[in-house]
Amino acid sequence: QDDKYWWYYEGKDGWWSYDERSNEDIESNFNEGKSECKLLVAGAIYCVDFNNMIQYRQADPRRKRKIIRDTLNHPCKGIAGIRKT
Ligand code: V3L
Repeated sequence: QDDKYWWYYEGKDGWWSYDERSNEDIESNFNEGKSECKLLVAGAIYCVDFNNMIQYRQADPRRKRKIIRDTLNHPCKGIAGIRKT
């Protein structure tokens, strides 16, 4: 649906869509009014920070990526690092 919201994180020259499972976790934490959501990405814990609208790896937070919440048709490179074909 066009009215459904999806979450995206920053890549080089564009956005990546979160995978479906992560997206569901993020969206439900966001809707519950939480200030952050913890994700497991390839064995590493990431923090999605709704106040600053960024995500970072908990053990190594040097790389802070911007995040956005938008409709499904927002331009993106692909899903969680898998490029669109
Ligand atoms: N979901 C999947 N992989 C992630 C996520 C996430 N939410 N966050 C970080 N990574 P860092 P370009 C990204 C990956 O932030 O060409 C993309 O998904 C991250 O993957 O330092 O620069 C692509 O796969 C990176 O490989 O903790 O746009 C890749 O970068 C690694 O975790 C290249 O994308 C370290 O990220």
